[in-house]
Amino acid sequence: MIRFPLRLAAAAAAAALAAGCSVSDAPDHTTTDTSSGPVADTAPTDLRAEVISTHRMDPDSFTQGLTVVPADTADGDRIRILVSTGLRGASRIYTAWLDGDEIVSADIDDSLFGEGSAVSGPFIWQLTWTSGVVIKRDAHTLAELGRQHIAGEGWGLCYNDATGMLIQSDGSNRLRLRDPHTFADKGLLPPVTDGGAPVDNLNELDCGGEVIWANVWQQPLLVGIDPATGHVIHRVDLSALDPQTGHRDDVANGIARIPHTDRYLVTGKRWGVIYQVRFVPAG
Ligand SMILES: [Ca+2]
Repeated sequence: MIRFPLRLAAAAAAAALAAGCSVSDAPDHTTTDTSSGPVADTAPTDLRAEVISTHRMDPDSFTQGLTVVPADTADGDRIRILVSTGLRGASRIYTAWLDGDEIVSADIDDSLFGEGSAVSGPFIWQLTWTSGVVIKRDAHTLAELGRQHIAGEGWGLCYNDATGMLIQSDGSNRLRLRDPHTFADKGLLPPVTDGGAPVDNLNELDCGGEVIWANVWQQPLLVGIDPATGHVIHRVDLSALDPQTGHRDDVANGIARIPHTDRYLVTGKRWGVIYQVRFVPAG
């Protein structure tokens, strides 16, 4: 577990509160303190993904980021998606219509392993895994506009309209706020816990609504996180959607809310398919 200094957490609290978002103002609480004990979270609700429609997708997409691009007036009723993919020598980022037809694609350097991406206004930010490189792109052409460098790993990324902030995962149970123009570090959200236990391996993200959704790496599981407390409040079992490609790395990864609806897109690495779903009570 990476620890962050108090002054950073305090700065994060101030920045996020100014933006209408609550973050922790104290150091990491996830280490068990037997004198007081971690506060147990309320049990999350178990949900399942009810499939509304199924759509083809490039079967080679080792999906690391999935986003519904904010609608352009020319889009009509069509849904435009942004996908960023991984693996060294094969990573790319592309836009496509939900029916599978691609619009624009850009490869990244063979030395980089692509990760999550998000649209913030006229820009796209694309993470890479362990290189510390974050690529800024034009949201329409995907042309590279510049790079920023970050400490730690890049996993998932999403953009939150309500606060105007990006949120980034790094494989731990911590989510970090990022400036949408500069990618500057704006501090941490509260540690993500389920029943008081840390939930590590937070990967692809969606933060378009009031709940932050996160894939948990190597599990067929989406968790819904309360950004104010870090508590997992929903769990969605995706195992019934897994197309079983035969590759152990082809795990569930990819969550994108369709704006102004109760529907989401979900996929996985090299699944070759995107599901449009609605989350409903399990059982
Ligand atoms: Ca996403």
